[in-house]
Amino acid sequence: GVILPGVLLLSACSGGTQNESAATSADGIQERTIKAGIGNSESHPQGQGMVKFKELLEEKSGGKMKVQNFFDATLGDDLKMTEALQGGLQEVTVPSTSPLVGMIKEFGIYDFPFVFNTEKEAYSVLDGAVGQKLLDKLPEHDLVGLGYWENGFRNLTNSKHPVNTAEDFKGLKIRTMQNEVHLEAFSKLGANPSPMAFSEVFTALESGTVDGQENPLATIKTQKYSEVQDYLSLTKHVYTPFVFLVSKKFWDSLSEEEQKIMSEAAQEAGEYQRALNQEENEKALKILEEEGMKINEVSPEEAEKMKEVIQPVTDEFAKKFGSDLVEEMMSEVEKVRGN
Ligand code: TF8
Repeated sequence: GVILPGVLLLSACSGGTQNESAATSADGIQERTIKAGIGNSESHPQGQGMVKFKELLEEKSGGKMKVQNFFDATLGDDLKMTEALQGGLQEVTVPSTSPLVGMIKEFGIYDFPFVFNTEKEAYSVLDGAVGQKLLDKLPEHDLVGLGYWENGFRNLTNSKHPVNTAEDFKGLKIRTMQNEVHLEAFSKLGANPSPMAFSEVFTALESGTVDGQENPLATIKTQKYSEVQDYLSLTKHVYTPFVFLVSKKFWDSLSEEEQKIMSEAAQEAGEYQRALNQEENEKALKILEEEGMKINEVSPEEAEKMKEVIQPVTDEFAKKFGSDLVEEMMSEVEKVRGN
């Protein structure tokens, strides 16, 4: 499952002042309202994960810690919400790790294409030592990470033609996340990438500002991209994690007991969210086909060729993000593959 962060253990050492303990009730839980926002809709597995988090936290706190959920980027896109957490204006968000790379570069190792073949491989990295090392970088950015949820394997949609080979990317205008690895990888394939916040994607596809975009199937379905995209190519070119973030300002104001139940709720909701995500991705494929999308698989041989084209980009960024960290990630993947 999703691991508990080291920060939870450390927090036990920070003794509250007399005043703080006086304000805390006998069980160490106060009335609190947590504003939580995500980019996806409520019907997306991520949205359902947030609904589960709310239920669990309210239950564990005896109804004292309340969660107000905001969906569909109504509080802003991933980057904007993360900044709101840093400023103490919002308590929780669950962004893709990719838009955070400008802030915390090491998260970029997750953006290397074709690293993971299965969800299980991704979980072993995210829930293991590598994943924890990255979560440990968050507090110095005024954020606390309570584990990883799942956005998942990304697939390409576009309005021009099926993408079967590396050559098929040439000339396609593709919206990417605001992430330098994605930007350079798609450039290397000969596409014209344009980075854009998530909430602007549908309109950009509809107006033809871009020809295509890439996201996991559940998102392609809930965002109704089939209304403006004809082709879905199952490229599975990269796995994107979600990271469960809490404002450090808020976190530091919580009692030990409050931190504990919040961590537990994020972890349990994350396990639920990952399982649901895998189910929904499978269902989405059928629905997208029914909605008229022309769907093609990408052969392992062609995926390998795409990987080779992108390799120089990956090598360059590996040096920037830390070769040791990348090697640790790769050997963890090898370990799971060997089993
Ligand atoms: C993207 C991401 C988004 C998520 C979320 C909706 O394409 O995959 O789906 O980060 O904010 O921007």
